[in-house]
Amino acid sequence: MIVLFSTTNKHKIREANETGKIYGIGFEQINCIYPEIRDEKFENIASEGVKYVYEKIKKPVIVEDSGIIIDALNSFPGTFSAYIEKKLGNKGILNLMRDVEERNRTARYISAVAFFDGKILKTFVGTVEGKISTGERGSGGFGYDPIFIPNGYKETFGENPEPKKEISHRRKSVETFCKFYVKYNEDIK
Ligand code: ITT
Repeated sequence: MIVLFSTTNKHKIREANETGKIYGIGFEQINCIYPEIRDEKFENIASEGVKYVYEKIKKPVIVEDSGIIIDALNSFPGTFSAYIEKKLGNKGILNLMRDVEERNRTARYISAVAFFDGKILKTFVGTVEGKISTGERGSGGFGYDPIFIPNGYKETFGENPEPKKEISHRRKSVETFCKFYVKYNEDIK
């Protein structure tokens, strides 16, 4: 089964496919740029985005909105994660957090996948808890991975991206989508 996934981020496609293959689903990248609304909720941004893309292509499709929430920064950068990554980067985030003690460095990644087929609109959210390291470590993964240490691990996702396949926010959101889609596909047969 092929599912269209509108994104400019090839890492999202690669990671979605790592989960999709368990369910016999392949995600195919399409690049239909959609305007991102301003909202604090990833689900709302993804839902509005997927409706826009559907209107353009008239085929069932998913989009994903994701980002990182850092407690010591009052949830910043949240839904502005892509923009802040470009403007400040990991060094800028570490600089903002230079006086924050270990126990207050908690953070989480959130991923919201939205599906729309012209009638059914659904969102699937996944989260992974962790903390922000004191330096950039590793070059695996992408984005904030070199400064994110998932709970239960010592290494950042940048040093060891392997656990992302099992525990990441995207693994969880895509997996719940896949479970839904397998059933959806049987129901429409
Ligand atoms: P599309 O909107 O085209 O899908 P994007 O990269 O702009 O691609 P988002 O608007 O959803 O996607 O922003 C997500 C940002 O959050 C991403 O660019 C990273 O900065 C960060 N992010 C999300 N998931 C991540 C992950 O698994 N590892 C590292 N950084 C992540």
